[in-house]
Amino acid sequence: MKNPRAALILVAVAILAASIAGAVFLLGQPNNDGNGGGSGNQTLSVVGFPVDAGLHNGKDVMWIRTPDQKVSIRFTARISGTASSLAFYAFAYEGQPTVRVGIQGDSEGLPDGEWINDNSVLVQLNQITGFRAVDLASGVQIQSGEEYHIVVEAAEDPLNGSAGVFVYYANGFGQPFNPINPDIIWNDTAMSVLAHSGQSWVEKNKWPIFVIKYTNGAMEGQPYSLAAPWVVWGDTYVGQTFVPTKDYKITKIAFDVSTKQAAPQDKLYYQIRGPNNQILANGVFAEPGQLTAWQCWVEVELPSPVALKAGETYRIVLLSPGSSLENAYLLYGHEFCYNSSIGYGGHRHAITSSFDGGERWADNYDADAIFRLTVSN
Ligand SMILES: [Ca+2]
Repeated sequence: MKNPRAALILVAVAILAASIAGAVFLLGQPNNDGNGGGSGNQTLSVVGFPVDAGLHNGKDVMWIRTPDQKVSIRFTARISGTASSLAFYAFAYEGQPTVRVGIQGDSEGLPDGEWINDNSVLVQLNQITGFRAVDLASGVQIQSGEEYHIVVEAAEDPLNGSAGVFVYYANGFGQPFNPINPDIIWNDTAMSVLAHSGQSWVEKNKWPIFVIKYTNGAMEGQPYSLAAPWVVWGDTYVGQTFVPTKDYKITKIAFDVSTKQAAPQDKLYYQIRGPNNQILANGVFAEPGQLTAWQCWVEVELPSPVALKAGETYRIVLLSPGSSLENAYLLYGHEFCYNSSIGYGGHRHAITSSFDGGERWADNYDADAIFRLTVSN
């Protein structure tokens, strides 16, 4: 399926130096099943895809410049099976270095140094940046709930150039599919990146970019590539389609937004649309002078809570009918470059756009808007 791409602008987003703790967005951190943290009559929790990647534009590079440097992608397997291939996001900065990549077991948080079942393979990197998918030399038995490491290390001495492994800028970036509750972020407390300096492993507190593929076709991992903006103007409305896993009431909505350049002519508005495309709530999301070309979170409180039902399809969208394409608003999302069904919310949740003022909607399953909802039971 080819998604409408007219509204998508792929731009290199400027790097913001500001460091923002992801946890600051979690008002009443949901527990694993998304019921919220409290036990009172009304429990507030946050659902959505509240990554702040867009606000940092967030990638970082782990370098392998000398034969003794290594990188580890640590994760907790959620699937039991035989891993047969993997994908990692790597490139050559200089030359055409050859690295060894494969899966190792865990020893108190560190790679145990053993390629399970001699699975590792050699990969020559080049200056094309992107996912490198490789078949493992042998199948690796993976047990759900156990921690594993994808290790990348130099495979030659001297190294013919320098290699980089892309990772996210901080913890919590992107969000793999959460099979326990697709509405909320995946709580893999072990997920991280480690770098070996030549002397010892150091945990970097950054989230990895990777995919593991099993012999039965199942996959898991973080398949995101980059944050990208969608334009909002005229009859082009953009937002997120989602199917709640349980009944709840929305009290606040938030998106990561900016302006394209100069102040738009019109305000930015929101709508919440129901299963029959009926408008359940609407209002002003931001004033024209409120936003700049720098991304930021905007959050608005709804005049009254909007009740949603589990299993029904809803859309929360932004619009600005009186604004032009030249001075449009931008809404940010994350795109997948490998497998959209193992990213945030699977295909229950997707970015959505309309090009006719909300009459018809196209759900783009290869991306999710960066958004969060504060909900109560
Ligand atoms: Ca999704």
